Amino acid sequence: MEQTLLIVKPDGVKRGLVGEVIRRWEQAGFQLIGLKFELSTKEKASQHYAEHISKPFFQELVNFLTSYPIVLICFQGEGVIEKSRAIIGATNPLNAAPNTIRGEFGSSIQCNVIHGSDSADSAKRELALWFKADELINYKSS
Ligand code: IDP
Ligand code: MG
Repeated sequence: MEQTLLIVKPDGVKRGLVGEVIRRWEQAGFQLIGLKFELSTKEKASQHYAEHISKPFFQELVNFLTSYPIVLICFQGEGVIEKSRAIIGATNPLNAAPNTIRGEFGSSIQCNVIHGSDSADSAKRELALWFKADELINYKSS
């Protein structure tokens, strides 16, 4: 079954949007299989955003992600990776549709509330970075 990693970023936690994020995925019928609250190290944040290491915003992005606690979430379900990107919206909130998380709550291209894996390979890599195998719980949904 397909799995994805969501991160409620520092701005989302600061503004009390954790429940709103989880609600949307629950309502879309996805199964919650992993959840944790963490203050990330610079090293982990750098690994998470490794694909952006050469971008001019990289250091600022790592500083941002480690500036405040974050919530790491794994949801599972058919098509969850692509569907999550749709619920999240475009990277820049100015370009995100009004009914998406970023369209509704994002305040800048950096402070866009949430991260979602962009492919099956990214999801696998990111989930392995943030969750130990026994922190993702397999259970039959009712
Ligand atoms: P995504 O989160 O929609 O996948 P990416 O291009 O992978 O977008 O960028 C990762 C994160 O880096 C974004 O969510 C945003 O927080 C930050 N970011 C992207 N582009 C910029 C920029 O031009 N300036 C500052 N931060 C940026
Ligand atoms: Mg990305």
